[in-house]
Order: sequence, then C-alpha cells, then structure tokens
Amino acid sequence: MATDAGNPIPRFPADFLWGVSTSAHQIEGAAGEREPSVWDVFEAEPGRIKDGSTAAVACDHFHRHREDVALLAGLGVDAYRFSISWPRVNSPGGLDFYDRLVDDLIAAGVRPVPTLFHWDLPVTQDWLQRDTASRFAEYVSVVADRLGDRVKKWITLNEPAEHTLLGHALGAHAPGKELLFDALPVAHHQLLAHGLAVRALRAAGATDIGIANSHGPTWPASQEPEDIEAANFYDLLLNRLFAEPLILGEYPSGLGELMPGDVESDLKVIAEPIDWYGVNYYAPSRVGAPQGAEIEFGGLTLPAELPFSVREIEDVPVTDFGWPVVPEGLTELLTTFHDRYGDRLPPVVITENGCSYDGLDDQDRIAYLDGHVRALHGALAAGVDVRGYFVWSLLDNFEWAEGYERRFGLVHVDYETQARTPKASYGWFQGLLRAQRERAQG
Ligand code: GBH
Repeated sequence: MATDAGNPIPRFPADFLWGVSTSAHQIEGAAGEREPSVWDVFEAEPGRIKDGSTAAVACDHFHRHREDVALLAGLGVDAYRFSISWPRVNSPGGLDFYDRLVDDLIAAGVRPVPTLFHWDLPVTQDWLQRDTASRFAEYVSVVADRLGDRVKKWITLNEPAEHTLLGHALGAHAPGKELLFDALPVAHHQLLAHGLAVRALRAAGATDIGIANSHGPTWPASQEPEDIEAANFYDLLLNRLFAEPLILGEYPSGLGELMPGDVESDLKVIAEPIDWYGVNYYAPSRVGAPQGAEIEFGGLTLPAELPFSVREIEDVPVTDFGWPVVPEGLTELLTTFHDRYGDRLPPVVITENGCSYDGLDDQDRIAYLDGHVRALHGALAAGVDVRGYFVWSLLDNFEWAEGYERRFGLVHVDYETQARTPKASYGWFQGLLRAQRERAQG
C-alpha cells in the first residue's frame, strides 16, 4: 500500500472529535445477567458461528469495564462510542451498569457516545412488526431519562442496512431470516424506529443526535450497461435506501411503494432532523450483472436470485478478512455524498473504520488507519463538513458470524485469561491524538 507514513498526518480542526467504537453484544458477555437477544438464540443453533463460539462471555466487559475505561483514558481519545443493550436495559441492574459506565467515562475525561441499537434485539421483538418501532422508542425514553443529564451525544441505530440484509434477507446474522426482498419492511420499521427515537430523545432534551449507517463507493465491474445497472442497484440498497429517507425525506427510485403502512406519513417521522450523519466505512464494492450461480464472497454465500453479483477488487492489499484496502474510497464516498445532497447533508462523523489483522505488532493496521485518516483529511480539504473519526474497535471482540477469529482491536484480548494487551496500533493512535492536540494548541 502506498502510504505517506513518514510524513505527519495533516492537521484536523481543533474541535474534531477523535474516538474508538465497540458494541454491547460484541464485548460485554454476562449474557446470563440479562434477557436473551436474537443473537443468543442464533449462536445456539449449530453451524451459525464459524468457530462454534458464542458471545456469552466475549471480553467480559460487563465485569471489567473499569479496566477498559482506563485503556480509553490512556489512549487519549475525546470520545467513546459504545452501545446500550436493549435486553440488558429490560433486566434488573441493566441501566445501573450503563449509569456507572457513563460516570466512569466522564471521570476519565472521555465523552460517552452511546448507540441505542447495535443488532442485539430482545427476543420478544421483531422488526417485521411495526410495533417494534414503538417499543424501541419507549426503551429510548427510559434510557434518555436516566442518562440524559450526562450523555450529550447520541446515536440511534447502527447499520440498519447490514441488519436488514445480513439478518433478514440472507440469514447470515441473527435472527437468521432468509427473506431476500421480502425483508424490506425490516428496513422501513428500523427507519421509523430511528425517527421515533429522535423524537423521544428531543423530548428528553437531547441536542446532538446522529445515526451510524454503513456506506461505501460502488464500482461497476465494467462499462457494459448491464454491469452499470447492477452497480446502480447495489448503490441504491447500500448507499441510498437508508440515507435518502433521512436526508431528503423520501425513498429513492420508487422503493417507497414497496414499503408497508402509510409511508408518506411515516416519512415525516423518519426525516425528523438530525444533528449529524454517521458513516461506517470499510471498503468499496465492485459490482456486476448477476452471474446466475451462488457466489461465495467476503464470508457470505450470495444467492443466485439477486439482481447483481459482487466481484473481487483486484490489485489492492486485503485484510485478514479478505476485505480490500482502499483508503481513497473514503474520500470518494464522502465527496459523492456531498455532491449528491449538498446543503441537505448534515455534518458527517466517521463512526467506524478499521480492519482485521492478527498480531501485536500490527503494522498492517497502522498502515490501514494512517491511509484512511489521510483520506478523511482529503474529504475535509474537498469541502466536506467532517466532524469526527472513530476507530473500530477498542478491543478484539466477538465478530458476529465469524466468532473470535477476526481481530479488529487496537487492544489484543486473550480470551482464556481476559488479559488486555495494547497493540502497536494503540501506540500509533495515541501518538496521532497527541500530535493533533499539540498542534491545535500551538
Ligand atoms: C460493522 O459492520 C459493524 O457495525 C461492527 O459491529 C462489526 O464488528 C464491524 O463492522 C466489522 O465487521 O465487500 O468484502 O469488502 C460492517 C459490515 C463491512 C460488511 C464492509 C461488509 C464489505 C466486505 N460490513 N463489508 S467486502
């Protein structure tokens, strides 16, 4: 990979928000101390998780959060993005845990930035049912009433696109449904839940609300019309379906007609103004016309019925996960959004960016992050209003259907002993934060 690793990273605005991210189900463990979620059920089904593992213990963060807060303080981040588990809030002592976590973060000088839903749905809920959106908003009110005096920045949902696609269309994630295009109501109900949550948070006095959506540039496999058409369709699903209802107040390209309920009136709720737009970026996608047979891709088996096929991006390095490393894709993505939506695009925060590599001396992760931070600066220089950057992830953790084989952390976790060991990338990020702060002052 071509990097400027020797040169200092250009200066970001003094109030730029630097952070790291995690999610509840991937780190907390203590599964027996809360209500079950759809992930607990999914993990118990044979063959669902690659290494046969479960998240019952994970990083045992529920019992070790003080140690993890100390790692955050040592890293020197401004903010920590974690998620609140709805099934844990439903359980005795659940809110007390988040209450302590928030207090400990603030005492350590780290701003808490909770995500209210990161895929761990209570087993009593179902996104195919509209009612789940209303239940979500009630849960959000309970959390906001308890934490809103100290939590100032909120995220409603994490990647409703992945939760719809992987969880309900392809069945690779919980709840394991394989509905293909019949999963569209799951998208609509999550968007509705987002809008209702924004209203609930406003009612509790919140003034700084965003969402974390997964996006990436989509490149056609060739300039043949059928490849371009397939790539546009993929772009519609990944980059427009979950963005345009929020940003423009409408579904793209007639998709609204496929959604359940009174879509026009729901769109008024969905388009409730937000304060910033979170983007999770990992890699671009190369997409072409369907090839008529199932394809294995990025750990997934994509069915033949899809109107597109995902191809390999050649001649770039790949992570241990096999994902292509394309930092310029981040600049391209953000400038495309800026061009598409102009003034209607809220300020952007990168809510996740990271990679899976093994090893403590993770120079490959440093190269990945270094390249992406520079690419982000490129987007700023091109006029995109970017306000923050969060690395995925603080810790190695339970990587969903991949189990524990994929390691995304700046900190290594030994799952036998629960020992935390900062990797080389932890030191690199610490240095970046220090340098940005010194230059902001000097
Ligand atoms: C996020 O999902 C999740 O929010 C987080 O919980 C998770 O741990 C993290 O990322 C790492 O997976 O076309 O081969 O390049 C992001 C999921 C990332 C899945 C990009 C598809 C493209 C694979 N997506 N990825 S490839």
